[in-house]
Amino acid sequence: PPVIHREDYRPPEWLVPQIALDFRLGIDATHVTAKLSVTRNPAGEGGSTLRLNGDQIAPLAVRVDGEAVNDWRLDGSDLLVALSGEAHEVEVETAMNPAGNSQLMGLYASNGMLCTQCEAEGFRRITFFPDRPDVLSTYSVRMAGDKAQFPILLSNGNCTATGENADGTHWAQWHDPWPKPSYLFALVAGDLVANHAQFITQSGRKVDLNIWVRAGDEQRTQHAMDSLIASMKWDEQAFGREYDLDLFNVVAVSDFNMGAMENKGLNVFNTRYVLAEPETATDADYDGIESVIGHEYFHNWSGNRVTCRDWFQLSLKEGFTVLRDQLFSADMGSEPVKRIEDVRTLRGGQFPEDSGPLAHPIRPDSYQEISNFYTATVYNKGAEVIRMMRTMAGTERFRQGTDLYFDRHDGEAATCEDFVKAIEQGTGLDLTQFRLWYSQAGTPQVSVSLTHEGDVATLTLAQTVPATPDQADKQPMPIPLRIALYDRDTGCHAGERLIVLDKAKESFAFGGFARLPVLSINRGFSAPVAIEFERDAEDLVFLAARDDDPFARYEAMQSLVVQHLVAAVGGGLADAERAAGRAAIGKAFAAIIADEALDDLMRGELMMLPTVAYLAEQVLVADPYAIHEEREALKHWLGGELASELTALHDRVSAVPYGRDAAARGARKAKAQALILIASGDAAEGAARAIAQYRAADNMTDRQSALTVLCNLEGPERDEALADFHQRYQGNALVIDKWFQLQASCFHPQVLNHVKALAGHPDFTLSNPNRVRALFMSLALNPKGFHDVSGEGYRLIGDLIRRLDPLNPQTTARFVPHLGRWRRIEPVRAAMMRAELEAIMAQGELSRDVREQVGKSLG
Ligand code: B3K
Ligand code: ZN
Repeated sequence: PPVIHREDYRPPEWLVPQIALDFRLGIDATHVTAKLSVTRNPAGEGGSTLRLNGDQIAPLAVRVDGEAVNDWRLDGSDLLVALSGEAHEVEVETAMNPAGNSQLMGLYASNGMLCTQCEAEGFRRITFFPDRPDVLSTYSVRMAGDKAQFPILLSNGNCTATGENADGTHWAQWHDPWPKPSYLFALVAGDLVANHAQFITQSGRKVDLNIWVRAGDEQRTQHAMDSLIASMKWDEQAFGREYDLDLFNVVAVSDFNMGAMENKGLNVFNTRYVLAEPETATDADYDGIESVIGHEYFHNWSGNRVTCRDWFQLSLKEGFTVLRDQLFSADMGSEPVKRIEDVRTLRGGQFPEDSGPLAHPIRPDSYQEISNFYTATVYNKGAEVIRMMRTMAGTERFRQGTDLYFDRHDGEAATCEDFVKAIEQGTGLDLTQFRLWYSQAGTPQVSVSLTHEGDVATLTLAQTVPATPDQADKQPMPIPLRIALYDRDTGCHAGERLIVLDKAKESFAFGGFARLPVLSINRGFSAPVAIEFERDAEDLVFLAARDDDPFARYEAMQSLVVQHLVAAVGGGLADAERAAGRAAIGKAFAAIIADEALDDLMRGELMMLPTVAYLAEQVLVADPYAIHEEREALKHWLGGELASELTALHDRVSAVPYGRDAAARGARKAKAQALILIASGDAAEGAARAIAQYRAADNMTDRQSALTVLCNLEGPERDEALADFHQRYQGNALVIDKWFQLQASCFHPQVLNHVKALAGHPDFTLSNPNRVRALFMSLALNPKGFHDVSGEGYRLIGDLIRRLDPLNPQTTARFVPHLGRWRRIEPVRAAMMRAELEAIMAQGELSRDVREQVGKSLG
């Protein structure tokens, strides 16, 4: 497959200022007429051929300026039309079968309704068009369809006219006044009901808000609506961004490749990020809805009003919008807890990507299939990179930078360079060297040493950016680090400072210390780097108990556990050392459980042990199974050692009644963590508490955390709870997803047999991405199941990839990186993982998506 290079960007030859689309809708046959007003682009090279992209569609008729023409031809799947003048009207008819569209790209059917997904290159599956983000058009859309089947007809912008025909069909005409690229086009037709509300913008514009769902689901949309209203208000206050249409529609669909899509004025959402009520949605589900609703809404400015010139600039809209949604969620809830969660996501998903065969800069240089680049690097590291600029500039100056960016590029298709330039000019920062964050892949490793002489403490920092595919040599990058130095005697520090390490190695001296201070570094996770600092457990216990930066406190706790587990797995611990390591961790845990100044939400965070994936990142070649076992052994020890503290905590928080307030949510989080450790220490006590919690639960958070624990255990309580859960929530797809997910992610000895059986369960289907992920992504993320020494876990994922690829390449390709990590896994397992990738490659017909990922993973 051809490789597309960022350097090869050329402006489009033809522009399309206007497009009129006419749809005759049908579930298995939809007919489309597209009328494009095209004009020659003065910035183009002057060719006379108009290239319109297509994908699995055929031109049924081609007309130029109203006349049927013959001088068109197909080049692969693109349509080439010869044009003589400077401006023409080009009309093309196409037809497609939405019900047969299992890729869920373009126009497809889901649950009896029709909907679209165009980003990145789905519009070309609907009609022929220059399907690239730097071609902006004003859209007029007319659609007609059976009124009983599709009572609701939606597209972008405003509805300008509707009418009925004698044959039982009806039609609607939509117009979007804002020019947009084709990837933001959307159409929805179906039997839907709306939760309706109104929002008045800061300048007084009345906006109608609708959240469209299947009848019966409308009671589950209030949290999404509240989140939408909060997002609209927040973007006015935090970024000065106001909504620009009189209507904002959100539609929930059950078959969707990702979370949601920011189509102008018509966001399409995976049901999982819309529907919630306490009985069926966990606190994490509620948070997910708030952040995705915010994210898609914020795209109206960072993405839609200012879009991307080409797909290499994806982080321009995605990194920035992730940062915006993170700041929004932090303002809505607990800022430190949100920061910890975001860092956990980054380390769990992006760090492994950055150290593996698929590593790429946040602004990639090349791709085969753009869908493969909607990655944790582009999104989450992209957000971190922009966050660093904000940290260096300060909130107010950063706002001047973003104001300048929006102002300067409104209505344009911009680049990452445009963004950096605007931030540079708006904030006054010199970002010359900082631009390396856009071009270099790999997680910088910062090694730290702290020495003391006289009354001066000297901090020496050295950075290396590891080699990544296609990038052998790296240059030092500016790394902003928030630090504090604690006086051992007073337990205080004299104020936090921001230092910027911009050389390979640099020392910083600090006076006024009679003894070696305790260093708190990368506070708030001010830079997305790995800190290498071998330190005494005593110092970590000190920071875990008292650091005034909540993230740093969490980090100290994590480091304490990481240092211990890495040493234990490496076989380097004598019995006495293991006992000492555990004792230090136990002491820190006890302090966290006892600390009355801590809120329970933060307590719950601090009690979470680092994931196996993150632990595996700490060593060059990992045995994930051994790490898992050692981690379980530590949990078993902690559960026994702190049994009375944990049961007291579990009792206390269990008495807090259900509520959506921070205190009650914190209680549920601490409850879940306490129960996990209690069950690790004493299976019988854990089972008794978990089944009692399960039976008494009046909300999904408690019910799910109880079931999570029961799933790991053998015994009648497990079977009882699983059967009850399935029966109780039959027909609620999102909750049945949880039922699959819990069983595939647990540490039960028979987990692989359970997964195999579940793949044959009548509720399982390959055609619904949520269900596929619930079963198989959970397995791929389960260290015990996936890395079972039999190789069965790898085989199950390999089989899935082979079977799902012909149906849905985009969802399939997401599974490949899990096998692709073989180089960082111990040799016996690595050979089996590699063999699985080779078996996939050997299958003749692979999608471009899977071929790219497997090819790169085999290297
Ligand atoms: N922009 C979409 C992602 C589209 C992914 C297409 N493969 C959702 C989002 O990031 O908001
Ligand atoms: Zn996005």
